[in-house]
Amino acid sequence: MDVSSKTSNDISFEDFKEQIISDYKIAFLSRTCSLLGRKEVLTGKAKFGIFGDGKELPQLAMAKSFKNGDFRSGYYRDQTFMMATGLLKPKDFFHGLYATTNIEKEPMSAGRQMGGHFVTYSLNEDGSWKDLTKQKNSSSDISCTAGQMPRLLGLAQASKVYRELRDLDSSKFSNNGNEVAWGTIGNASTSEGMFWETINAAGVLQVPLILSIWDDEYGISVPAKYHTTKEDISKILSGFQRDDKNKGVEILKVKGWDYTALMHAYENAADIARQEHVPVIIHVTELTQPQGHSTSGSHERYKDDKRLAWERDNDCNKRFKEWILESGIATAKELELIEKDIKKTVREAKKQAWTEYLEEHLNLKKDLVRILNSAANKSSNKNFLNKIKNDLIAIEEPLKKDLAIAARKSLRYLLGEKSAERQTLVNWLSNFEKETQPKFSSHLYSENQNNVRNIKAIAPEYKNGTEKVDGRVVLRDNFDKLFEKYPNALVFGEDTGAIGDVNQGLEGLQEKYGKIRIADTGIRETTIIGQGIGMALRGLRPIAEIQYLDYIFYAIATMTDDLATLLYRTYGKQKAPLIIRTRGHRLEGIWHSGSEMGGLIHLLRGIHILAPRNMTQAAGFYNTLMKSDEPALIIESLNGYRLKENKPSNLGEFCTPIGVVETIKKGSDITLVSYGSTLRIVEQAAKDLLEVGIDAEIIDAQTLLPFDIAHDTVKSVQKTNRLLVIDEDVPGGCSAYLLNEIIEKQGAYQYLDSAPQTLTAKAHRPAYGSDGDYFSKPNAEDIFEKVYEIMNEANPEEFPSLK
Ligand SMILES: Cc1ncc(C[n+]2csc(CCOP(=O)(O)OP(=O)(O)O)c2C)c(N)n1
Ligand SMILES: [Mg+2]
Repeated sequence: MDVSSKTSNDISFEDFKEQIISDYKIAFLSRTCSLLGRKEVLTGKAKFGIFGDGKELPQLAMAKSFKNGDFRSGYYRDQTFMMATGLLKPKDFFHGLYATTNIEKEPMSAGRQMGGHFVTYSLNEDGSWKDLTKQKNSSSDISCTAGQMPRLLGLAQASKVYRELRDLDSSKFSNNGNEVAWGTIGNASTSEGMFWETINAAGVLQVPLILSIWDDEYGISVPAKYHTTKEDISKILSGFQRDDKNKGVEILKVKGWDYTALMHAYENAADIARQEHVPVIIHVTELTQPQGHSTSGSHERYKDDKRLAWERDNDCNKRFKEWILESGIATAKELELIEKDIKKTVREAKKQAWTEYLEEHLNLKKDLVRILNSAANKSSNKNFLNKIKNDLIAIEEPLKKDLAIAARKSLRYLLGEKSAERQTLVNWLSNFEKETQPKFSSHLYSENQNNVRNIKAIAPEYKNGTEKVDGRVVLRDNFDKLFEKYPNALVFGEDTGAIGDVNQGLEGLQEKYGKIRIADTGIRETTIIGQGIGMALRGLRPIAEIQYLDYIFYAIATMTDDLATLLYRTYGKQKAPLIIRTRGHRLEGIWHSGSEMGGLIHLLRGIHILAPRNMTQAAGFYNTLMKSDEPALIIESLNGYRLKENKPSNLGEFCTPIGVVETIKKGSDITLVSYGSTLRIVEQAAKDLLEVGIDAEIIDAQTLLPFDIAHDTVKSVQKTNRLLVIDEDVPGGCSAYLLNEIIEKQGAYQYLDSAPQTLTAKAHRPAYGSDGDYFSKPNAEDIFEKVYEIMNEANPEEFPSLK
């Protein structure tokens, strides 16, 4: 549907005029920030700038229809929207550019994110939820094009869940599901798979999202003809358009410089999404980029004169102003005064931000110069130290790193000296590092009471005697208890709903808890994770199921870029306690290996990674995680669902501690560390080893991130003096990580009498079938021989060579 100019009938002309002038002020303010912001980069004060110029007008319209409780999931062009909703002030904008590390001054990320990446606070200082229905919300931006899309789906779905689950206490999160999730994306980024996957899923799920496509016909230097079939995204999306017979998506098209048409389009879209829970796409065309893509280059390099001239003529702010003058809403003189005033305001905000940014550094510098001066006067290396001091004095606008370098290098010239002045410098540096490092490294994990480390272990009980059941029954009955206990818990994935997952760990639960809470999804791993992130951001407790571990890679970008960085990039101001459930280990076949743990633990710092050896341990992890507020990935053992386990009587209650290893067999000759299904093979090998007089101790690592917080593994090595880490990952994968943890972090090297070793799968993915498994992954014979070899090398007389 094309939206044409139409003045809103709902307000008087005077109000309308006032609203227009106020909008013009914001558009001009935002533009002035962009222009001055670029200069700050070109003069070297800021490192990089990416701004919202050329996209101001539609963002004003979006801001008008955006209500308390709504969420934005957008990208780096949205500064005007943020300013229009009162969520970004010019001074904040400049602090963002300078990367001020004080969260009070740079509220978006305390300098962690580039400017143009926005956020609002969902959490109080103690990590508890704010009332999100009373504020306008923006989920935290990421730089990856279209990376905001999967999360957008979940943010919108939360409204649907809250509207349908009427008994749920939604007081801080929703008012009858009336909230809209507002997405924004650039035209070129619509080429990404995440875009299409999200649009399709939104059409299927019928969730209240409104996606604005800011179309300036370019993606950096590349014009539309290389991005979009027919060079028209709404045209090719038209198959999603809802009609009388079919549900789908509402698609609107509107020109980005046409103020009244924009207002009309956004009001219309908001009504449809809010009331009917129908997704809406607004294709905003004829936008421009007056300063080019970013501060990294100028657009004169790739736009011809004709395009540049068209952009100048059709700049949305310019046309907005022309329209205001033509309509007699204000005179040129009046607008001139407004502009002058705003320019002054922005210049002052910029100056103030820079002064505030520098102040902290200059104070530190003053102290350090004084300390270096005293140290130099007492040192035999006076000349060298004075040089460092004078070089520092010469830096008029020092960074924190300039201070660190000066202090750290000075200590080298004070080696062996015992002066009080040297000690003062040591103390200053240690204090400086203690204060400074957290500014860059805090909040990778939760720093409040709900951190997984604070959740107390509760052992499984067996009060009803021992009832042996299939492992999947332990899991299923435990999930049953969890869904009963936590009304805001829900699980979804491929084959998760009607059949209760491919291994029936959720059997019968859809009938009991309904299709909203126990749900089937399409085959679309990325947006399954996106659903989880978005819903977790709005107070629900989603469990997103990825059918098999090997298919998690389709979602890995969203997991590593969005979920894993969320707490860190928001300085702890937003959280998404999403549990990702999958199954793996000891599968057979190239795409059913279930073993890629090294890749995951390296890409997913910020998410806990748990590899339980059986379903009781797995159930205990779910119980622990539901009490915490951190995201985690649980990999259940695929070949464990049909193995018999004792069924605990305190299902839903017992908690497997996270970050704690378990010794599953005591021994004195060698420590074997492993996890997941491989442990069963290690146990078999250990039995065989006993027959030749080798008594191995077996440790189940079980939580890979975090691993062994109490350093229990080294205590075992202290006793056995030998260490072998066994897993079914590639060589140098998770086993190398564990070795690093045990040898370097826990200091086990000092207790070793034999070289520490790893035994892993082959470098290739495992071949299919039982033989494929045997010859691709470590088997009981491999383990036996590896251990025997270590013992043979240590004591050839007692353990003569096997081969
Ligand atoms: C996944 C990914 N690929 C590439 C980039 C580099 N990049 C940043 S912005 C951009 C162009 C985006 O163009 P468009 O979506 O039209 O938005 P615009 O900047 O024009 O508003 C590219 C290629 C990125 N950030 N993320
Ligand atoms: Mg573009």
